[in-house]
Amino acid sequence: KIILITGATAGFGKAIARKFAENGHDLIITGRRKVLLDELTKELITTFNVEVLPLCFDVRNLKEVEVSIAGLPEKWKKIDVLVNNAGLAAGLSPIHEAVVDDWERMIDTNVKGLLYMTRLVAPLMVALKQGHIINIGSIAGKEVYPMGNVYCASKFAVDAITKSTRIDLVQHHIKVTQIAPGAANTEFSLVRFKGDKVRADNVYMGYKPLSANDVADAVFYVTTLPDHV
Ligand code: NDP
Ligand code: 8X3
Repeated sequence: KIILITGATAGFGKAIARKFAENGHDLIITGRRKVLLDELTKELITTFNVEVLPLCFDVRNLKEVEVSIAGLPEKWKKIDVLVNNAGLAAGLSPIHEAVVDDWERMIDTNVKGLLYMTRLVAPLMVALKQGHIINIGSIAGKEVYPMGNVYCASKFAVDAITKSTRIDLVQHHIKVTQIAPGAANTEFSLVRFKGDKVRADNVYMGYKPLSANDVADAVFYVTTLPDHV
């Protein structure tokens, strides 16, 4: 199979890429940090002997997404699984004190970026009458928490988009799944707190958070189920 994973330079996306490669699948991996993409590409090819196509673009930029997907070599256009994973939290502030630019980044990445990817990849799947779209939501898209306001809203949007995508695409024999993890120790909190490592590490104190591998296992599992499940 060909698996396209957004945000594969770190955290869940990287672990998901390794999991699928370990199981013999070819990968299109994306992210903005080219050096990390190239490193992972080398690692996956050397370790797992699969084919890997790295695509460096920002999911917030519709033009870049369009050019990247339209420019795929023909054989890479037969995407079996799209994992919409790229996303972030920026800041943790009460609604009246938040940084508006943080809101823009979260909505543009978590909501609009996921929509752009889906809009460009889903027609390829529809044409082939097969495919599986997996959106990485969050427990924060099921319930809100203090100062989570816009991050939670962006993940509630992922929840709604997933449900409506499923309704729209089931007739085309395309599966749509949401994985909604709880707190996991990745670069997530370091990004949210803009590099403040002490604050980031604090998030994971006093309990055992999920690991990126736990989430990758769940993502892989749902792709192994028969059609009727
Ligand atoms: P990380 O920060 O570790 O990884 C995020 C990935 O997303 C990176 O590869 C980053 O790549 C990519 N990314 C971010 N912004 C963009 C962009 N504009 N364009 C392209 N790629 C982008 O976080 P996680 O792995 O933890 O998060 C992955 C997803 O899981 C997110 O959607 C997050 O909301 C969700 N999630 C996280 C949880 C957690 O507790 N960690 C729990 C539940 C859900 P690069 O910087 O190279 O572009
Ligand atoms: C990330 C999980 O609960 O830290 O989506 O917001 S949480």
